[in-house]
Amino acid sequence: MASGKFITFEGGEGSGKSTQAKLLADRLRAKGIDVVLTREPGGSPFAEQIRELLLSGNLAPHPPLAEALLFYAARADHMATTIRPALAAGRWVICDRFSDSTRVYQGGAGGLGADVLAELERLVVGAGQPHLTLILDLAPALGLARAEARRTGPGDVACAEADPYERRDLAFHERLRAGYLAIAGAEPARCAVVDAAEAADAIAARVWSLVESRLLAGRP
Ligand code: T5A
Repeated sequence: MASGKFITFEGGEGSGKSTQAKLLADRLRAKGIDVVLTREPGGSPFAEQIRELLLSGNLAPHPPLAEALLFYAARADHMATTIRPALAAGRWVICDRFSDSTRVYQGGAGGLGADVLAELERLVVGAGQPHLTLILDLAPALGLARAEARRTGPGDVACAEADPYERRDLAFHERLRAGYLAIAGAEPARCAVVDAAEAADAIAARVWSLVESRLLAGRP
């Protein structure tokens, strides 16, 4: 049966995930590969509704488990509606954030136990782990400055407010970075760390060389 490849981008706020996910999708399409570019939270109609709720900034106080369950409710629908059907049809899926985000945001930095998150991941993701996870590593202050510049800059991408995670203090963002590096260290076959302080085209070249060596080797 045909089976596509599943690639995720991870990293802190403003580390360039959306930029790199799009550049990679364009490059794979130019090679004739059928690509689905998607994101989390979101990526299916139901999951996009949950995204609006989670990022609205209007949530009443709630425990970390409740928040993680919302991310996992969105992910369960995204997997069932978008990701699994695309992979089964032989398409490649590039996803801007996935379950490592829950591990670091709600887990390592948010305080929820790794055992709880591992159980949710087992139930929802199971054997559907990404073939390659690209972790864009950047000093949090630089990533936050990039996100802020985009928000307050000119053009249609400017938007009014930082999301609730972006507004957390620098120590929270340092924990996120450490969490991602720990995942990369523990799962080197799936993950690769990419220095995100470089210019976008240099990062894209590094990403491409990782995709070529890990996923495209041997293909015509
Ligand atoms: N979340 C998500 C959880 O808490 N748990 C979960 O399980 C999941 C899935 C999602 C939020 O939800 C949280 C994490 C997040 O806080 P979001 O709006 O999707 O919110 O936010 P982010 O994923 O953080 O996306 P951002 O758009 O903020 O950052 P990106 O995608 O990393 O960065 P990007 O590509 O948009 O670039 C940001 C700016 O920098 C510029 C871009 O042009 C843009 O202006 N830029 C560069 N500038 C200089 N050099 C480079 N190399 C650059 N690359 C990009």
